[in-house]
Amino acid sequence: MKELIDFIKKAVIEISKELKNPDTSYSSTENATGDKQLKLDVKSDLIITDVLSKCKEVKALISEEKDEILNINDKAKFIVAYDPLDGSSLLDVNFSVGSIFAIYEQEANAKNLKAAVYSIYGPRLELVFAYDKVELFRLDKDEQFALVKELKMSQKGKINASGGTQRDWSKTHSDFIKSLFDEGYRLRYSGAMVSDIHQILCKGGGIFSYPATKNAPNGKLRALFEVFPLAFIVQKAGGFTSDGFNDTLLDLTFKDLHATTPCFFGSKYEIDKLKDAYRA
Ligand code: AHM
Ligand code: MG
Repeated sequence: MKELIDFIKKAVIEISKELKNPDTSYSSTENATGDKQLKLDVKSDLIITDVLSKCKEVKALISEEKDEILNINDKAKFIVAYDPLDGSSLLDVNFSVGSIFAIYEQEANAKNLKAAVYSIYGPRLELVFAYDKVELFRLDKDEQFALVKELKMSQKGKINASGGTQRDWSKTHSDFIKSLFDEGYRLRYSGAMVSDIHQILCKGGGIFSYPATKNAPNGKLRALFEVFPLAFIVQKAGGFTSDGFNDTLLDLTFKDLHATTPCFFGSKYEIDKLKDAYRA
């Protein structure tokens, strides 16, 4: 595992350097879920494939930007599923984006998730690694990731971040989100899931939602490389997750590599309230 994490660090440092190049013009290809790929998504995907395929611990790679699994070494232990550049539609406005990695042992399903990592390309390059606990690292002047602190969620937060077009939310979701604002929660939503959840983790609490909508009854966010790794990280930090009905997102199973699910990540108070609202 340590070797694999070192390769991931190498890849994110390379992506961070690539992002300094301001070319955000569109490429002509579309990814598996039909999103228009930006050139930087493609470059980030290439960097990760290139770097991680040299790691002896990697059995296969699953990328948000590729339709199929990429087999690397049958004898190795870990399948890495990743979103090379989450929030890439925000590149043109220079908001923080990130890369998300889920590390599965032998099979890519939530039960086999052993660790998760994400990077944040903001004013600083930061990396969050969850195994038995969740730790925040920051790149220092010597290009080394130095430990900043352990991240822990409190029982209740102040941040309310919900994605999707409000017009297309269910009444249940609209009422739930409004009830949090009525309690004094503040809206904090950038449009990059990884940065929005990073804010909640660093501030110690709150809720991030991406609900089912009229157009996308299974939500927008992808289970294997967005939802499961961030659920693992939030839960290891003492937070909670749900799809509205199940007690944790990590109870869900999917056959399709690119399956999506409604998802909620937060402190105990907000997720308990969410489950009460959705199950009523
Ligand atoms: P991406 O992986 O193509 O960037 O899409 C995922 C992003 C998430 O980071 C974010 O939470 C969501 O899409 C935002 O969607 P919306 O604009 O519908 O709220
Ligand atoms: Mg994404």
